[in-house]
Amino acid sequence: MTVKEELEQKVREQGAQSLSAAEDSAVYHGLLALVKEKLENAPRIQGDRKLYYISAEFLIGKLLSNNLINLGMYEEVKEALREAGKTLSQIEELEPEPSLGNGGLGRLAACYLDSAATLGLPADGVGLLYHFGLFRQSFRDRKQWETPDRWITKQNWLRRTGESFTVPFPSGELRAVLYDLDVSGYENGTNRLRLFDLETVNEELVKDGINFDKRDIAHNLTLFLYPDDGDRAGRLLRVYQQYFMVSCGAQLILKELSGKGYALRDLHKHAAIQINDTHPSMVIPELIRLLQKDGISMDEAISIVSQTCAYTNHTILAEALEKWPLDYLEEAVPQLVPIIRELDRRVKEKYKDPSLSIIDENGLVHMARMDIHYGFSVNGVAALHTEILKNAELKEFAAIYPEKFNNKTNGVTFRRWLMHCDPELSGLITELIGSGWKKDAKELQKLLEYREDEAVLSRLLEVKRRKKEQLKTYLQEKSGIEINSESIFDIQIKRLHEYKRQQMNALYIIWKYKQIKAGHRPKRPITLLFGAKAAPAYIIAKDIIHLILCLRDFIEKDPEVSPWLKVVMVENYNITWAEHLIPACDVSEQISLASKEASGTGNMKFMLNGAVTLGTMDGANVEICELVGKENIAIFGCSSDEIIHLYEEGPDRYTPAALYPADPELAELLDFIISPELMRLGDPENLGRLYKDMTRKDWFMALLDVKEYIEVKERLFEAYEDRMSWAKKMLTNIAKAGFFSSDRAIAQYNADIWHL
Ligand code: 26Q
Repeated sequence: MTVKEELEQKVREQGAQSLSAAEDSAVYHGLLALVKEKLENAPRIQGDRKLYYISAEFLIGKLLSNNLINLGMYEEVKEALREAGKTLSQIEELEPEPSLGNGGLGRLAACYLDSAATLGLPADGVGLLYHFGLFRQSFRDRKQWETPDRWITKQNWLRRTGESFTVPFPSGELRAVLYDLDVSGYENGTNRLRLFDLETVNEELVKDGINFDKRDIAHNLTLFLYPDDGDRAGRLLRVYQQYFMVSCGAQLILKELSGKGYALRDLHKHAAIQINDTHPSMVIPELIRLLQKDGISMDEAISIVSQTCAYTNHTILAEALEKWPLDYLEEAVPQLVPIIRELDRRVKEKYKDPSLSIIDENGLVHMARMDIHYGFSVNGVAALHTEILKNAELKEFAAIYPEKFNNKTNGVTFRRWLMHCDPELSGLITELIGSGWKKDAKELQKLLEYREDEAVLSRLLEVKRRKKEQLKTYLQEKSGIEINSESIFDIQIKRLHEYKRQQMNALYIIWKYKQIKAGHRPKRPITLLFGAKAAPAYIIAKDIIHLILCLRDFIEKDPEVSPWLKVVMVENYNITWAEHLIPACDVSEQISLASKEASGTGNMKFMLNGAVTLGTMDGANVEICELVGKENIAIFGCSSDEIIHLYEEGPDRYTPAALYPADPELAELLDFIISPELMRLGDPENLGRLYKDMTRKDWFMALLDVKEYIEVKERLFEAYEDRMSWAKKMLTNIAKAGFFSSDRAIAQYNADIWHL
């Protein structure tokens, strides 16, 4: 049977007369059934040694198109749908997006599963099946509102395995059930994402908004991704969740090992466990516990586990480095406490330096420290980030374990972030250099041959123009927002965090507004697009959203300015939004305070789609800059060294008061936040608080870099007008993006860490 015939049949099984007569939902469910069947029948990737990527987040996004591409059915399905008068994107609209992650770390895990399967490496993901992923965001009164996002519909990608596990808690044992999601590799076999759910979970616990009884762990454990940890009950729940995940994971790993006929003491020979940040770190003491239960001595158990586990660090922000008070662990996971104490005792016996101990003098358990002592590899996620770990944050550890530290610069899957989201550009690339780049991303370099080819450069501009038109239509349909596709699209999409400095971009908006008011119109209109969720308890982040939404409406109402400047903030920013925004982008905003963004992965996706980066020398921007050269990227701001020194010199070394109000230009921008005009639209409480924060604390130093930011941004917008030279920048960025393929990243993880 052809794919088309198979699809016809599946759609009829959904109760439709034929493919062309079917409702979209019957087509979607038919496709889902067809693809699931193909995945189940595809060869499972096998091997004597297997990787388990344990992560609290897997931000997988919609799966239909990605699976169609990987299974080699994309074109045929598109064609079959076209003949039936439908489009794949119209069908995809019906697929709910699983929001099992917050941002970068979760999306990275998803890209890595795709690449491991593509490279044919046996590697399963291990995590939790949250019934409500990250909250759904809406805007009311120019403020963020959060509602639960129930993403699991009746027909879905999950497969109930029938396998179950029990996890001991002080209040009694809880049962876990295991669901699998097949992960397809590009033109290769499948691995699995293994998600544990609490058998007794009860969705009815969710009452008003995203609130629920945090103490009822027998019914709430897998309800939410990152429940609010503003109080003790919320923090304890995080510990319970983490333990539930790692205990199930550890049991599964040992079960598979025995299933293959291997002895438990050979764990390290047949398994590698990658710990994705510290959220799964309790897998170390849990595995030691389980091995001991099986009669293995403490010494040997520690040695086995230390040769199995590897740790990835994704942040140097102190507040995100997990430290659990011992009394929380006593309450939630008492069976692990003697093991953690023993691990700590051994460290203290060997090293007198208190900064190396797992349990500090305040009784806090430093999860990252446990990972470093009792894992065999520690990696950062970009060259600069790894250097900062080795030379600053973790320098005491790098001194005693130099061999453990290594860098693995992040990567993204080109299947989703180019082939799927920009088939037009993919097609052009293939026409120019053949399709080898799909399996070997380095081949994109061949595009450099066309650097001086005006016909090719014009076609590149034409593709971008089409993607901007498409985004315009999508925005219109989704949100009724009108944008000018002839304007420059400047996009900042990422979690809302002060260190990512959306507030600095907002200051640019104020500056530009004032310029236009003073009669200095830009050569071409500018559209600034934002997408960002703020953590529900992160007050200042929410105030920044409020400021952006107030500026949006304020400008919209001004007929002198609105034809030239437009601010858009998409509601409920997620992977699907990113897939529409990124291909249409001209200028990619990557403006974090240097040293604070571990890597960034959006920066890579934008570059791959021909956007030019406007950024600081932070995270992977540094490597992007090295690859494309200074003339193909716009860099500004203080260096990470300068910032690290400023912080070292103490909290008084940098104060916005030194810059403000002495500098009248700066003062004018900041004062606008609390101007009567803006206050009429906004909430004085929010705007006032933000103004105070930015003028008195400015912890992430937006004021330090803002003037240079404005200058460099203006110059970049000028450069846009030389269309051929801009197209050359685009081409160079695409050609050099090959390094940022997650296939490369995974190949390096395997060569240096996993040895599968
Ligand atoms: C920790 C403690 C308590 C509550 C929550 C957390 C928590 C939750 C999520 C800490 C960190 C995260 C997520 C971090 C994250 O996404 N980091 C990003 O990882 C990307 C992939 O490596 C990098 O590209 C980004 O630079 C980094 O910010």
